[in-house]
Amino acid sequence: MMDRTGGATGHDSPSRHAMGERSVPLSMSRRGLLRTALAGLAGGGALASAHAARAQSQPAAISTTAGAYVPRPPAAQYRFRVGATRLDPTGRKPVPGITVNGQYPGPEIRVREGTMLRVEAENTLADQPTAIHWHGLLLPAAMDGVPDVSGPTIAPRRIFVYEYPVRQSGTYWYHSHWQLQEQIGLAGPFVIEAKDEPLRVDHDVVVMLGDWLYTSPYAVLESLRKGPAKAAGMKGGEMKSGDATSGGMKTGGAMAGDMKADLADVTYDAFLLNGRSPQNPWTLGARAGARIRLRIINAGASTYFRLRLDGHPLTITHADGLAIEPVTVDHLLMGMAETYDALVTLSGSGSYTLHAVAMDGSGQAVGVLHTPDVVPRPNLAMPPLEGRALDYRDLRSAAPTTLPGGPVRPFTLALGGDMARYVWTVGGQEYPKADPLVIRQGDRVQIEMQNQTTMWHPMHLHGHFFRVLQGAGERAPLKHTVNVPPRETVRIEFTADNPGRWIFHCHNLYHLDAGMARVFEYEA
Ligand SMILES: [Cu+2]
Repeated sequence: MMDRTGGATGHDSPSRHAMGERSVPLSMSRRGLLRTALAGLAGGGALASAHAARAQSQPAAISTTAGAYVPRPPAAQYRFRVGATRLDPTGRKPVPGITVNGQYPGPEIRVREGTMLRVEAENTLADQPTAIHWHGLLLPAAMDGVPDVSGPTIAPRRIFVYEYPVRQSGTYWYHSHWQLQEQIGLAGPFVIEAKDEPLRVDHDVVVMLGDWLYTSPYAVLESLRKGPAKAAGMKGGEMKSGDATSGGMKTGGAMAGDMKADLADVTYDAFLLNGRSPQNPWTLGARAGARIRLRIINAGASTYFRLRLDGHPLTITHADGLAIEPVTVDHLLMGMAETYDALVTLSGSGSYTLHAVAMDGSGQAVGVLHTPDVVPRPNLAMPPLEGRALDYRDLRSAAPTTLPGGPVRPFTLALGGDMARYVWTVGGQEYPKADPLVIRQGDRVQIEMQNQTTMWHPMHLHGHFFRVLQGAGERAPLKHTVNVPPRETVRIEFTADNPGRWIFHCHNLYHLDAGMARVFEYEA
């Protein structure tokens, strides 16, 4: 049932084989060896917290003499080496990257719901920390991977062991939460197969979208900070998107007062699908009539994509990992960090291009689905984006999502920006110079976001799913990332049921770096 050949991010990753662990608990001797090995490499603090986490989340190893037998969940283990490498996904210009195990995208994590997941993350970088965030995962805050907020910062040449039970299913991803590492390669897919999967498909594949620069994103951010008047090589007011020949910034229009929507900050050199450029695209061979589940992840750092498959509608079955009432559309818009699962049935012999068009029209990423009798041939023409588009009002959860009663804790948060200084704010404050948003366990937290800017902001909450209140009543969809369109207001609510400190931020990487975040903090 599972496709083992089509995915560029195929699940037979060397990292897993190297450890030789898939669904069996670690043996005692192996654990001992690992401890010894790790102790030699790791900083005491990181290791101590890893052990503490394991002590909390896993029962003790089986005793041969006395005591009750405590069954453990199946375990899966991955070894991530975060390191510097050169990447050249387009074959045109190698640039410095930071990846997991030298790969971009990073190795696919694919586990079953109910698994105890363990990821040994070794930071081999000499000059900078790292931190890995498991996007959309419901886990303890100590494993969440956000420096200064939740999980640890992994110092250079240190190891941290992430370990937590996987208690959900669906399509997710992981990425660095340290500075701009996500933009230069530190991201990968994270698939959790459901315990009871109702969908029967012939192929189950990840489609991970990305945006790519030939220049350093730190230089781009610096240009953005210098402001429109000072930055060189940026997109000026009279130029069209894509006029700039190399990566750089775009200007104008993001401030209150200018009513025109501004679709992107950054001019990209390429858009990628499963790490590949349109000239050398990812392909999947499948027979006519095959049912394919596309697990689509927008891992772009600051690009909204419109998706469309030539000649086929897309039946959307899951949003942000969770089942919705299936809805069939011709195309859909995806914000950064959103995921959608789409079912496709190949209509007949042929080569069909999956287009992911950057919202500002400056380019596209493509992949090709084809039958075995046909050579895969990417259609590089920009696709028509006609017919039915997915709308948030189409999203209805497969099951009721009504929250338990609880004291209502309301927040009204303006999403703002100051382009002159390139500062972005939530509730008028610029993170990290921002007050925590205090909540209490059991609260029904209601947030109204008022976008006062002319840009789109995909707002992401860690550690929780929230209901998007847009008219679906008890079937309001649960999401971890919600698009707030320019000048619009979006309401969400969630039950405070996962104590800790959790970041809530715009998933435009440049907006995040420029202050667009706040921390929800549980009162002790
Ligand atoms: Cu934003």
